[in-house]
Amino acid sequence: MLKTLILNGPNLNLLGTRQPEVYGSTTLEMVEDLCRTHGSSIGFEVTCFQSNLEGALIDAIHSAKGEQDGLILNAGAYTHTSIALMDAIASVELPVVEVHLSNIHAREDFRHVSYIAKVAIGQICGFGPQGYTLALDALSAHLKNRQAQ
Ligand code: DHK
Repeated sequence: MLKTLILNGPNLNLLGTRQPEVYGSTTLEMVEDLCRTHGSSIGFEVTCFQSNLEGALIDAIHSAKGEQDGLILNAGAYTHTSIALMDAIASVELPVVEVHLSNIHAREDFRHVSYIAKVAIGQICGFGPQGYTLALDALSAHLKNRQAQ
């Protein structure tokens, strides 16, 4: 069974009540349950972690090296600011799929920049919670393609 860590960054613990017109009414717990269920249906053991702290997210990425086959990351606002998170991803050499609930490219200019995109295998945004299941499918396809080579 493949293993993946689903990482959520700052303010995503408030999903369900935070700006529902932007982020929807699904809670983080529901998103994580969806990921576990969909993950197991396509052969993934899914672990979930959320933190509001940049350092805790970096530590989680470091710990994933040798333990996980890939990562799914919604870094929240750190997406647009954190060279440290970008460097952490580059350091562990694991495939990372970047996810956002909202379409960051249709929002304020400062959300159009993603440091994560520079080191991710791809970005999925604008599909709400379904973005996480799409990310699992994308990671699965990426890992299978890599195995076949
Ligand atoms: C979540 C956040 O917290 C924002 O800071 C990002 C992202 C967008 C999302 O859509 O999931 O800009």
